Amino acid sequence: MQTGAKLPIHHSAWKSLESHAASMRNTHLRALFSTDQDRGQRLTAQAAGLFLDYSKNRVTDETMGLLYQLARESGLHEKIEAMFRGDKINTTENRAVLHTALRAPKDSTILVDGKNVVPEIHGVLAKMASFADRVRSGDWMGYSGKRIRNVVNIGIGGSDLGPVMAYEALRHYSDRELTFLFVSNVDGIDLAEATRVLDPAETLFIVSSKTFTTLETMTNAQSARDWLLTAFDGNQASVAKHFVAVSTNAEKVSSFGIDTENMFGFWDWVGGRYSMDSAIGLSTMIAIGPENFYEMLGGFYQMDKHYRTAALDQNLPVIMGLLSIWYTNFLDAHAIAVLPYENYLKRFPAYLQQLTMESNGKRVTLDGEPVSYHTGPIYWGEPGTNGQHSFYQLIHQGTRLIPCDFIAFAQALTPLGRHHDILMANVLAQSEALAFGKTAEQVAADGTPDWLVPHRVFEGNRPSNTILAQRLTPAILGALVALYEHIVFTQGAIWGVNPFDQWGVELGKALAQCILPELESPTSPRLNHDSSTNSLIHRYREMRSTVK
Ligand code: G6Q
Repeated sequence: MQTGAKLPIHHSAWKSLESHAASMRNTHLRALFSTDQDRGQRLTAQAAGLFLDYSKNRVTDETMGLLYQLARESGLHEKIEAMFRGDKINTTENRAVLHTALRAPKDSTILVDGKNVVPEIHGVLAKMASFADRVRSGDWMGYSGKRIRNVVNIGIGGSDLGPVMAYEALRHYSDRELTFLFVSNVDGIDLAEATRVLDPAETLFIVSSKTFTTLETMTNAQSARDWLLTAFDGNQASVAKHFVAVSTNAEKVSSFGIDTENMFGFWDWVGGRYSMDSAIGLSTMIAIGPENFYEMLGGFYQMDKHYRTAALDQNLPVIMGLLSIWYTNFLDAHAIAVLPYENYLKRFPAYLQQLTMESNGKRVTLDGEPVSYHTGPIYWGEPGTNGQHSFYQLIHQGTRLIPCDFIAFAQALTPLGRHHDILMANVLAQSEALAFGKTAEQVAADGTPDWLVPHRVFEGNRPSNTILAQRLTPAILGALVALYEHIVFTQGAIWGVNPFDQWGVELGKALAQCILPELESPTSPRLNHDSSTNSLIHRYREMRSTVK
């Protein structure tokens, strides 16, 4: 489908940003702060309980003005409206993109093909809540009448990363009588280690798969089923008590042996990596309870409303999305580090890797034209302070520009002595050190010998955002996830790409299907790959059968 949309490089703001960038390259944050005394108070914005300080970015009012102009020229507002309205903006799959409907209030109306989808969404939420309550109260029992103590989510990609991240993030609110495990990798170790000490009679598997055909998930689900059946002497009736499904594919769910009464549905307009607040979040709801889950949806909704209505210069996802465009397209940055100073968010960077890179790792526009500018940067990170003792060296003194997002909370969920102040001192120190560095004069004034001075100089001028919230609640997690979902949308809208498909994962999957029988063939197979792949296949077949 041709949209005829202009490439961003043809917008006048893009051209202005290019010439503006030439002067900004040599402008240091030290100068920006010394000539603009209240910058630290002014370049801030807040929404849905999140406070954003973006003053330590290499921007002036002129930069921000040009970025907002770029957003306007790219039709960002109209594109946001089209998404919220349910237009089929995922053109390569001819689908609406309506993860925002998942958290819309009960009385909203959102039409897909003329049908209001909100009542159905709330119907599924109610069904999830009643099931979660039954598991949490012990009313839902295993086949032998034992109470469920362990919940294992089997899924991969969007059907795993959201649930595991949310469980870890909200562990403070979770029922500690229940153990939650997440199995995703087709490497048998993942399932074997997860089930090692579990009692099958007390274990519930949630098979989470939109399509219910994903090789990894179905292989793990079959093996989990075998594990269960071994414990129940092959009694097939046990499956219905120990397996439930989250899927859009009732037929496949039923042929697996799961009662479709115990299937929690969602819709093709929810992309996998945008699905943690759909039924894919069933494990989250069992862990934290329906009330907390609804609170999380409320946080998502607050951020949605903000994104849809706030002015560009007050709009958190717009500001952060545009800043990432500024660094990616005008200051040659290739990566963005996300650094939560909150251990419960330890899986948040991994979650964001998929959300951001599967969405905007694209090389053609919606019209299929190759882009002549960079798109999705590499997102990665680790919780502070661990990252400080690992890769921060490269951010401080390496040759690459790596903008950072620091995420911190004013209150610890489990206060312990001085820990939280120490943690906070570190996050504030890192953004200060990155921005302002330490000059050769300052290093020499410390008495450092001349030969060592260059090694101890911090150039500074490393940009960062700081996101601060009161404490990590379900609502704040919702707002945080929605913030990044909409940052991704903002980027995609400017670059003119489709953030909602993922054709790039197909080729490898198809080749694996071709290679598998070649590995399993009892006789030496005729191979038609390149010489490297052919010889690796032969070598694997040999090594596999050689006992050393
Ligand atoms: C996410 C992708 C992908 C998907 C997995 C699992 O946006 O579509 O990561 O979530 O491939 O797919 P199923 O849920 O269909 O098993």
